[in-house]
Amino acid sequence: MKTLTKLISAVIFAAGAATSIGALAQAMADGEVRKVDKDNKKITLKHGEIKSLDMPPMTMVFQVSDAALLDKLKPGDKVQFNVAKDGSKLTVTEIKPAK
Ligand SMILES: [Cu+2]
Repeated sequence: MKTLTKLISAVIFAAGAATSIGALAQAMADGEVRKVDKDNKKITLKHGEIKSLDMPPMTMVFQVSDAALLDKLKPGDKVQFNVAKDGSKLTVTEIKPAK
């Protein structure tokens, strides 16, 4: 019985991990840097559709979780980014050059 319980929790854990990896990959949105404002930890991005946020393509300002994320970015850069939604606040938690 104990082994079965262990096996079941291992399967549930694996399924959960796979699901969250899938969700993360899907949340990554494409964009292009328009403006970098390191002092205020903000970035203006022209982004494509963000399905996870139900948002159509547009140009908008995002808060970033860490000013260091902006270190290597400049206007015109093509990027991929992740957005976390906290109430009505949108924060870029990850941003990297698009491949
Ligand atoms: Cu938007």
